[in-house]
Amino acid sequence: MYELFIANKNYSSWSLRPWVLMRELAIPFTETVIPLGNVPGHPSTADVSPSGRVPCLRNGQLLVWDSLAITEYLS
Ligand SMILES: N[C@@H](CCC(=O)N[C@@H](CS)C(=O)NCC(=O)O)C(=O)O
Repeated sequence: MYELFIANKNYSSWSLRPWVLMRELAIPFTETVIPLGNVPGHPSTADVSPSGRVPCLRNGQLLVWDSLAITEYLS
């Protein structure tokens, strides 16, 4: 199962790109929203993504960060 790490959809159009793609193509995934900025008690983008930015897609041990790379990986 894919796990997609994203930021708030109201503020992160980068996050929306793979999210919309996966929804429209009915690709099963779980979504984890990471708050932007370091919010105590919550994981940061650096905790879930090697680039420190989201979106980031996890498939088992594999991490794909960057919205375009994610779409290419899924294709
Ligand atoms: N080129 C990247 C841009 C990703 C990006 O800038 N994400 C922002 C949220 S919109 C982010 O994670 N910012 C966290 C930070 O800069 O600490 C992509 O296409 O995925």
